[in-house]
Amino acid sequence: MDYSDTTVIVPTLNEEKNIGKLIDLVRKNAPGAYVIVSDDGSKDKTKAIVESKKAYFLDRSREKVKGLTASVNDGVKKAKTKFMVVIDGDLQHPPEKIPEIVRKLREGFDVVVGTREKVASEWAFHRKIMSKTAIVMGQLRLLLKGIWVRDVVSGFFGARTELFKDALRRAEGKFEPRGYKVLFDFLKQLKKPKIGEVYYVFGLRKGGTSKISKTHIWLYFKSMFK
Ligand SMILES: Nc1nc2c(ncn2[C@@H]2O[C@H](COP(=O)(O)OP(=O)(O)OP(=O)(O)O)[C@@H](O)[C@H]2O)c(=O)[nH]1
Ligand SMILES: [Mg+2]
Repeated sequence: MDYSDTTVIVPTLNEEKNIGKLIDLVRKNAPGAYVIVSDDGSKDKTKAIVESKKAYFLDRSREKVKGLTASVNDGVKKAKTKFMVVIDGDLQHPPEKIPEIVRKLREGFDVVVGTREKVASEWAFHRKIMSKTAIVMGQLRLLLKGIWVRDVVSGFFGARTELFKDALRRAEGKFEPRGYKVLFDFLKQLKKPKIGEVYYVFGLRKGGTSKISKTHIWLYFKSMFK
């Protein structure tokens, strides 16, 4: 199967421990797909590794507004294929599931959400509670628009590229550029999208450190009201 109809967008910040392996796995599972690594100025070897793998390195180090959502949005703007998939660079999302996401997009779904089946985690209790609360709030917010998604804050999803570009043209200002929940910001802009799901087990980060902070949680909370 050829995946030249798909661009895989990977936001990164200091992912030297994982990004090389991730690119290899994307290529193995979705041969022919374009890979855009959208990087916010990593200080480690992320850039060198991405370039050695001949993937596209989108260098955002000089951008004033940094952030995961801003990086994904810029990656989408560069994409030229019919479909796109967003995946974390730390191997917490399984690239093995990309073919299933793309298959559903080809079948006619507008958005396909990678839904965490269970958190395979040593997450602290407070993080579990926060995560659950965030998800329920987001679900309710989208229900107001008639959209039902289980994992509204998933960082692993696919979409028709044109649909995402259109949302950016109409409403990029409503996205929270420094936030982590780009899927949620995107879904809020859609009218009656056809949404599919694929299930996966959320892994533990394989190396490097998490960049999520209280600020990101606050930004997500704020985005409920945008
Ligand atoms: N471009 C860009 N990428 C980011 C930024 N923050 C995080 N990332 C990347 O986005 C992905 C998700 O970030 P993580 O820090 O793993 O967030 P998380 O998965 O919610 O948290 P953990 O479960 O602790 O790993 C990873 O590929 C990061 O390298 C950022 O500010 N800019
Ligand atoms: Mg992570």
